[in-house]
Parts: sequence; C-alpha cells; structure tokens
Amino acid sequence: MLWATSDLHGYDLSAFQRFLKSSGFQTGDHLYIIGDVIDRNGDGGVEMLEWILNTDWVTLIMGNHEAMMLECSFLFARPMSMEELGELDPEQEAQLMRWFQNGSAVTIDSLMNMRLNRPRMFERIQDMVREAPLYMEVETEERKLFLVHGGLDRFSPDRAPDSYSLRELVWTRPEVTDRYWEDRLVILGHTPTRYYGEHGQMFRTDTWLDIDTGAAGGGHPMLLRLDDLKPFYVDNKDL
Ligand SMILES: [Mn+2]
Repeated sequence: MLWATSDLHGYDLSAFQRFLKSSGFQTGDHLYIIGDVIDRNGDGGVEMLEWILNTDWVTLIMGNHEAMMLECSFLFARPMSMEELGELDPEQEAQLMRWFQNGSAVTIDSLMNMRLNRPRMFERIQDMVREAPLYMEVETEERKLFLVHGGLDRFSPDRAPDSYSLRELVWTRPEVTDRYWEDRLVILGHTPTRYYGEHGQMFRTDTWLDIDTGAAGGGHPMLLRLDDLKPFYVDNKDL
C-alpha cells in the first residue's frame, strides 16, 4: 500500500509512529510526506527529518518550510554572533525574517545544536532536504496521482509538471473552484482544510484533495491510504 501525510510541523515522532501502526501501515508499504515536516512545534521536526533520512520506505517531498530552511542555510555556514546577524545583507535579512515569522525558532535551535554536536548528520539532513523532489507522480491500480505541497499555481493542462517553479508548487493555495487535471488527482497539503470549512478532516474536490488537517496549530496530522483514498485520523489510542 501507498500512504501520504503532510504538514507535520514538529509533530511528536513516537506519536506519529504509533499512528502509522494503528492505521495498518505494514512492512513493504511506502509513505510520502508531502512537505512541511519542520517548524512551529516540538523540536521543529529535526528528529523527524533524521528518521526520514534513516528510513528507506519514507519519501519527503518539498514544502515551503523546507524551502525557507534551505534559503537560510547561510545561518549554519559558520557560528554567527548576534553582531553578525545584524550585518546580513537585505535579502538574507528578509529571508530570515520570513522564516522566523513562520515558526522557525524551534527548528533553528535544534539545527544549531545538531550542527555543533553531530555535524555529519546535520550535513546529511541538509543534503536530503536539498534533494527532495518538488512533486511526485504516483500510480495506483485505481488512478494516477500527483503529490505536491501547495498545488499548481497558474495551472494549465498543457503545462508540463517540470515547467512549474518552486514558488508555484509550494506556496500556492487553491481556491475551491480551482480545477487541475481530469485524468489524475492532485494530493496536496499546505492549506489547512479548515480554510475550506472542514475541521480535522480531509477536503476533496473533483480534481484535488487536501490532507493538511492542521498539525501546525497544535492539531493532528492525518494519513491517506492512496490505494483507495481512505483517510485515517489520530484518535486517543495513538497519543
Ligand atoms: Mn506549507
């Protein structure tokens, strides 16, 4: 079976592993994490990144938070004093400010620690995120699926998937009336489903399905079994 989740945002790793198990995830299955492992809660998702790196049945797809982390890699190039932070060029300052406003403090703290104490693991994690795909095309017995963090901004059925920029894929938020392909379903996160009037559940239109159930704001992630589009939600036994 193939599974997807997204927008974990520092969700507790052990709780997530219990949730996987109680949902029926089995040896031989594969999990796609459709972006935004990091920032906002807990250790900022750094332990989760290490688990993804060490687990060959998990694939990370790029989210806008991972993209912000990569933009700010100058932060980790060498130890920086507060004075040096005050001397960043305006572009770096804007990038850091944006990441900071998006809940990066916990992540920066964990990453600084790891860079100091486990520099090799720090580098391997940075490389993994740098190499994360912007989208993935997956096929099940039932249908073709397109996994992407935000959606497809300025969509046209005639545009090739690889013609979309990072910005168009990880930062966009589809309106309810937006339509994508007729012959493949887009699975996305990034926009909490409450934005579409759902609370803690997935939101589906004809051509796309949003699985961001709001772990960013202290809620729980969900799992989608891609083979039959069956949703799984965290309940008390997983906590
Ligand atoms: Mn996002």
